[in-house]
Order: sequence, then structure tokens, then C-alpha cells
Amino acid sequence: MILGRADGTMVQAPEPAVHRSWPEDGFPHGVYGPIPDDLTAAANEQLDNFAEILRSRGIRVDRPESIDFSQRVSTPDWTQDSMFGCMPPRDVLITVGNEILEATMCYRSRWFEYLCYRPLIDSYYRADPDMRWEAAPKPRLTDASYKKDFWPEYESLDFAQQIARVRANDLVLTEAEPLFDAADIVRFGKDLFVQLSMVTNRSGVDWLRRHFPSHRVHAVTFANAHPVHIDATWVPLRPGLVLHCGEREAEPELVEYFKMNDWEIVPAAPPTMTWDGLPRLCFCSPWLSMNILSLGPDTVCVEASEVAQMELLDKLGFEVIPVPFWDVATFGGGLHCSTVDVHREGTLQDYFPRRHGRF
Ligand code: DAV
Repeated sequence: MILGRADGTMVQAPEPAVHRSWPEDGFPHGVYGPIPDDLTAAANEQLDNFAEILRSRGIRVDRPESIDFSQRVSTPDWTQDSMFGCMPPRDVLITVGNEILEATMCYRSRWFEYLCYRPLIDSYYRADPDMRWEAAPKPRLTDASYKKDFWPEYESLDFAQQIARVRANDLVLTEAEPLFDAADIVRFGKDLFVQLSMVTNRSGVDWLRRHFPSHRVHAVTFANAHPVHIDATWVPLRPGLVLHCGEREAEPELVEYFKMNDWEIVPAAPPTMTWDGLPRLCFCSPWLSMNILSLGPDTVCVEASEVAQMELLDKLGFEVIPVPFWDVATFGGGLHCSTVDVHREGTLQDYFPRRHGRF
């Protein structure tokens, strides 16, 4: 596995795709800078502890290299006043079969994030002559890739109006070029489900469909007003069992596709974490409670204070490994976000022999 690092992570400078505002913590909209040292140290302690837990299970754990994320970066098309960090490798990389693919990303602050992982990818590539190393087309990210003045308009809508926009994928990104984050993709063997979101557009899904011709690539949406990454919404547990954030309703056609292929859809337990209890400067939701890391069909890592979630998984027959992790949320996610599985045992399976509608 690759496991991220908290070092040097920034509240990133404003840019069209990102709206951050934490006035009570010293970061009102427009103010950017390093996340305070005490938060970084607490997150690194939990990350290091997680690394030890994984290693004690015989898993090799590799870590990326932080670079100076406070630096201004530019391409011929734009300049961005800061980068972000390298805690959530899941956003940037996906392993499919013998391939590691670098996602396009759509934040200018994350355009260069792949560099943190290049030393590792390079070492895997040299060690394994069968490995494929791919990078999706680097996007231009000019102003044409973003809807102008999106955020104030979108925030003025009510929930039902926002969900209608989510279902239509009429969000901050335009279709000027393919854009996706790797964490909007979830693998179920031959089927790859890709969430259309604030960071993934239809052109991105189309690119993935053409890139993985031996897989079935499906665009999906959920009733989440701020969709960013699918891994706190629709989480495979083992063949035939998927964990669903019930608050974020799935499309009926997706539900039917799973049911007719004999999958059981289990609603996740309500999080123990509350919106008010989230750590400072956190841009994720309490549903990181279901952002679990699967070590295999019988074993899952779950955040240690998410008792209801652990009990649910225990009842479903899993060995549950509790891992304290909420201090990491500020840096971009939970146990799944912070990891990328580089190598797993097993072969490609088709878990969905029956077709339904567009699936
Ligand atoms: O609250 O749904 C999920 C993961 C972010 N990387 C959320 C965020």
C-alpha cells in the first residue's frame, strides 16, 4: 500500500474549483497558508500508527515524498499561489490490474501532486516488467474548464435544486476537457463505477471508458449536494455486499443493477462524528466513518471511535481492526482516502453477469 503524509499540507490559495472558508480558525475565504503544526503532528502520529498496524499484518507500506506545497506553481496557462499536500494518494492514483494510472485532477493546487508519488511509481515500474504506468492527459485548467461564478450561485440554491444539478452533473466543471479524481472511481472487478462530482466530469468518465476497454465503466450520481469522491458513499465490502451512505440516495437504475446481480446493499451506520465535532479546517463530512480500508473479503480497518459502524461490520461477519484516524481528516480524508492499494492477490472477476438499463 501507499499511505500518505500530512507534512506541509496547505489550506490552499483560492482557485476556481475550490471554495474554502474557516473564519473562526483564521482562514476566512481568500486566506491561505500551512495547516498549523499541532494539527500536522497529530495527523502524522495517527498515520504512523496506521502504518504500523498494516505492517503488523504483513503489508508493505510505502510513503510518498512531501515537497514544498507552499510554493507558487504555474503552467503556460495559469499561476496558482499554493499547492495542497500529499495525504490522500487515493485522489491521485488508481491501480487497475497491472496498471497504475495517474488521474488528471482538476484543482490547480493539485496539478503537480503526482510528483510526490513518482519516486514510488518509478521503483515499482523498474521492479516489475509487467507493470503498466499511465498518466491521463494533463489538463489545461484554463478558465474554460470552470463555470464562472459557480459557488455563490450554487450555494443560493435549496437542497432539491442542488440535487437536480448533481444528477445532471451541472456543477463547477465544464466539459472543456476530461477531468477526474481517482477517488471518484470504485472498482467492483470488471465494473468501474465513476461518480460525476465537483471534481469529475462526463468527459473524464468518457476518457476512462476508452482507456479501460476490457472493463465496464459507468457514470453514477448520488443525492449528495457536495459530491467529491465516491469512497464515503458506495463502498464494496466483499463480493455481493456493498455499503451505502443512505443519506445520499443512489439512482434507482444503479440499485436495480446491483439487486438483479444478487448484491445486497447495506446502509452504513450513522456516524458517531458530528458536523460540529469535525476537526478544525476539515473539508470532509462525518461520513468518513464509512471510509474504510478493506484488507480482504473478511477484514476491514474502521475509524476507532466509529462504534456503530464497527458493530455493523462485526455483525456482517468481518474482523474489524479499529484505527484512530479523525485527526487525519483535515488533511483530506479517512482510512481509504489516505491509502492506495498497489498490489493485491486475486484475479479479475465479473460480479455483474446481468445487464440492466444503461448498465
Ligand atoms: O465527506 O464524502 C469523502 C472523501 C474525500 N476524499 C465526504 C468526503
